[in-house]
Amino acid sequence: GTKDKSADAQNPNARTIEVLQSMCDYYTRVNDHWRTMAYRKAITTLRRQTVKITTEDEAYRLPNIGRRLASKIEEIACTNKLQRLEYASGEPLDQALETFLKIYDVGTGRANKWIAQGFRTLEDLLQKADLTTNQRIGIERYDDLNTRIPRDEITALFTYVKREAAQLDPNVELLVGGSYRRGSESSGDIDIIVTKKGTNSSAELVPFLEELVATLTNKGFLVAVLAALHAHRPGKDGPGSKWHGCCVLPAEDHSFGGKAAPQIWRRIDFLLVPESEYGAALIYFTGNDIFNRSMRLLASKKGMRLNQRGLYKEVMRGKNRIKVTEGELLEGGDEKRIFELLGVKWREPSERWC
Ligand code: DCP
Ligand code: MG
Ligand code: MN
Repeated sequence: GTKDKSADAQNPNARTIEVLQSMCDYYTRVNDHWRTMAYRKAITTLRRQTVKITTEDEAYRLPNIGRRLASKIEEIACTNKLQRLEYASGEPLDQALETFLKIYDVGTGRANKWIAQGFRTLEDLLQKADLTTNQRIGIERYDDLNTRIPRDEITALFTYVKREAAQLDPNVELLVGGSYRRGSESSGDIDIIVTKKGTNSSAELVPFLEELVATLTNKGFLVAVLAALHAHRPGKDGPGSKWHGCCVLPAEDHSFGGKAAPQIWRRIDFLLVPESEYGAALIYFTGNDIFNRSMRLLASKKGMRLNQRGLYKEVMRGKNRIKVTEGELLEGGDEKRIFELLGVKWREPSERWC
């Protein structure tokens, strides 16, 4: 009621509560009793907190807050808004749009076209739509790919990959980046960064990754390709330095707490990084994306430029933004050194949430 609302203003979670309340109001309007109740309970819990809740895990530890709501609370705390709300607030939320947007690699453009063509369900799409291979995988494995991966399972999957990799080349080093490196208890996918001492270009790692992918596919560990490893294009990032797909821990593997692993398809990314760019790549692929944005912004404020390959002295531009000097590489290989050059205190991966 009104009394609660005036008290909310002093609450450290005021903005989060406000956004969650709008979602709750929306679900009330569309008679979604189950979600209305879930939101109400979460709001009640947040009102009782005396400190700001900023991460999914903090939120999840509180009473009456599930994983999905916890992740929304983190999103609001990080960005001050909830993307969901942007299309939930106008006309009634289109259930089909919501469903389609959760298909791997499907954006609003694609989803709206399907809706205009009269498709409403995943069944409609499978039977009537003209689908790309990836879209078909995204639909056939819809539930799998929308399920978060528990930390323990990532550890088991990574152990499997590392064992195979070491047999192919003992000098290659692998590390799990992304939300796993930030310490998250669950992740949307597995981001594996691949590097090797003495390398200056990701092209030098392509033959290794080709072999690794072939081996893991033969063993039944890799089950689908979403973005293949293309021939390296000199001077270009992008295709050539990454492989995206799906994996599953073979049923006979018992590294998963001694039990047979759950046979859920998981999203896995391999990223090839030469030693000379390892530090910048670690920062980029550890994230989160909002932390990365703030680091890039900071670099540009200090007359520098940060990307996934290095920290550069900003290019000087004259009239019509024509380059006067090329950006000079300041540091690429050393993560800590990049923080130093930017003049920011070192932050452990677990502290890089916003
Ligand atoms: N990244 C970024 N900007 C993007 C996409 C990614 O800066 N638009 C960086 C930061 C991410 C990292 O790449 O942390 C890995 O991308 P993921 O999409 O795998 O994101 P996370 O691993 O952080 O989260 P999730 O648990 O959903 O995989
Ligand atoms: Mg990830
Ligand atoms: Mn990823």
